[in-house]
Amino acid sequence: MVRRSSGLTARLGLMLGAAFGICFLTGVLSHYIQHPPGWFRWPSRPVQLYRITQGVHVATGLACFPLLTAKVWSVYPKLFARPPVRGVLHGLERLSIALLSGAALFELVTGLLNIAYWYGAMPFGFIGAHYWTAWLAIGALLLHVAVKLPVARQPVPAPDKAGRRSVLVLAAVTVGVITLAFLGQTVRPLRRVALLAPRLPDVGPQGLPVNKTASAAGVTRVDDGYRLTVVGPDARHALTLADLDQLPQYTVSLPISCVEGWSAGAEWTGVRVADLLKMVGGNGRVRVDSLQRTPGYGSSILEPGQARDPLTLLALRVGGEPLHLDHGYPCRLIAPNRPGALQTKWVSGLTVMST
Ligand SMILES: Nc1nc2c(c(=O)[nH]1)N[C@H]1C(S)=C(S)[C@@H](COP(=O)(O)O)O[C@H]1N2
Ligand SMILES: [Mo]
Repeated sequence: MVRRSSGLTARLGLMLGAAFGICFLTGVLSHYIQHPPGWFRWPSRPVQLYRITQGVHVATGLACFPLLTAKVWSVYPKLFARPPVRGVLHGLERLSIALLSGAALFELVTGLLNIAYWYGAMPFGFIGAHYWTAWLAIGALLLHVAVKLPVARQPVPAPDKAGRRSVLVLAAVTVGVITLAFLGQTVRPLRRVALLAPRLPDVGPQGLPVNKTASAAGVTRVDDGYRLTVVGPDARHALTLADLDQLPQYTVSLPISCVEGWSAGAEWTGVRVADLLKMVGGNGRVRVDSLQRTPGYGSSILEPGQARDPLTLLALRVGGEPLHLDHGYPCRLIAPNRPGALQTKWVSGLTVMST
């Protein structure tokens, strides 16, 4: 029989706190990269950094689920203790638990719905709700730790060691299984166990997953009338695909790292954004526009340094072939250390911004 004990609860609490803290920090980071406040700067190197921080965000978020379940189980009888509130401190503690578990569950469910593209199940904006609830949860967590500190300092009654171990092992195994099922969407040898992955790294045209298809973006046909407009303080150009092919071509190996946690590396070939910018002058941020007709990720902003990084390309090819329409034909942005959502497909223009 596994016994509940305050030692177990405390141990689970530490694991949960660590997973939750890392998930929170990597999540806020991801939010700032995609919605940068004025003071925020995100470098274009190390190349794989966002791939790692976002993978860690989704993995730690998933790990919170078995840990939270085990933690709630370990205190379960106390949740129904009478009287429900025994004083101010106890009231605060219960409030923090209610807020924290509610918010954590909300984050997990909305995160999973986002991974599954089930936006219909969320009658609110996913990004804002997921972001602000994270602050609510971290606030509740701090409140919880604060009211629990006096208790945590007291000597813990001798726990039932064997029982405690088996719950911890069960929680750890569950975390391991979930992590494997999650990693399978990025680490190819694990793809057979990728149960939590709606997109596999090698399923899709040209061996790459597709997040938004061309038809979902309202891009049905790209004809000979296509021009890439490049606009800066000194000049304005309208380039045909043949013009782009005439420019020096470079090949880089960079991943698409989606906020949903999957990532896939590929070899991209195309024109350096820096070379295009030299034709029009300016040194500010760069707006990348696309042919997309529907809302959501139709344009993105490159920081000055990222725009001029030699690895930042307007890719015309992937794996040596012209881009599939779903991967952004005739050309797409591919830049180092950048969230997938900002690797704009079907690019129609680059504009150097004045500020
Ligand atoms: N114009 C445009 N570009 C876009 C998107 C989009 O919706 N519209 N989706 C982005 C997202 S969220 C990701 S993860 C990557 C995926 O690229 P892929 O579909 O070629 O794998 O494209 C990005 N580029
Ligand atoms: Mo994405």
